[in-house]
Amino acid sequence: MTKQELVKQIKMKGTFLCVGLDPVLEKIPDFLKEAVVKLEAGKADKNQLTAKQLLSFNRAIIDATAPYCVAYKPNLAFYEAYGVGGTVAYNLTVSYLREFYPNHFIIADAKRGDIGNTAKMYARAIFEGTTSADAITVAPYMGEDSVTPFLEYKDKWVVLLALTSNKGSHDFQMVEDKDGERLFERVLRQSQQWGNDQNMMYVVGATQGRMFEDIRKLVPDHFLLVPGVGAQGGSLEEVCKYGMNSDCGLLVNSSRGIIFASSGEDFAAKAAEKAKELQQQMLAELERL
Ligand code: OMP
Repeated sequence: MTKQELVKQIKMKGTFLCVGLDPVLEKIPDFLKEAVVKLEAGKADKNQLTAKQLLSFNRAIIDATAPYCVAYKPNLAFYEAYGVGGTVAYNLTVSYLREFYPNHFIIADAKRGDIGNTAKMYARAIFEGTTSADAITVAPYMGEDSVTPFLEYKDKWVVLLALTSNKGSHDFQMVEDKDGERLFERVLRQSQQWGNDQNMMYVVGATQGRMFEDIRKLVPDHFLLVPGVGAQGGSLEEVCKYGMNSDCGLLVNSSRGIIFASSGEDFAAKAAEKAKELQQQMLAELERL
């Protein structure tokens, strides 16, 4: 998907919400898991059951939240943790999105970063074939040749970690060099030689508040992927105040706050409610543009 297409979706739907698809088997409502077991009636092995349980949860969440978001972000950890069944669930989730929600932007949250030769294989895994995502999260630590293989794909995106949402973001990302430049600023500045605002976004945590002002000085036009509202306590209002640009320029992610809003039979309806709440706040912010 191109930047223009993404901006069009945001303006048309009045939302820049990204729903994080981070399923955890133990948190999936029992009735849903049991329904899958019953349906399979002993035909499926453990991996197939896991895949079907994760997929049926994701499908229900996607169907309920699609009107209120423009993007989905499955984090691969939540699939890889379940072995073969989890990997199948990831692939089937992306296929489901591609078939039924082709206008939604898909971010494979894989946080890759390795030598060029290996990065090429990571890129192939995420961007080629029937389950190809639009974007992948990448750590910048190994430098240019670990990032550029992902940029060789047309209309695909690298989402580079800049200033993350967690406490540990201060350990390295905030460290200053002798000229007073912080590491995340160096990442923002230098990586602009590798890609541009049409194929590169940056992760900035919603918990970083006014730091968005400093970030916008370096990357006024790039999209920012902003996780950390909801469960991590980041403020959507602050993110918009300091981080929005004339295209919107934000994809704000919430995972647990939406997908686990309820553990009962109403889990999908509650997820839709939470997504709609965020969408309404986002609409108000977009109207101020
Ligand atoms: P919730 O805290 O449940 O909304 O989930 C946040 C999601 O965003 C998880 O998939 C995290 O791995 C991811 N994330 C962060 O929480 N902080 C970051 O700085 C970066 C990411 C990310 O790259 O998406």
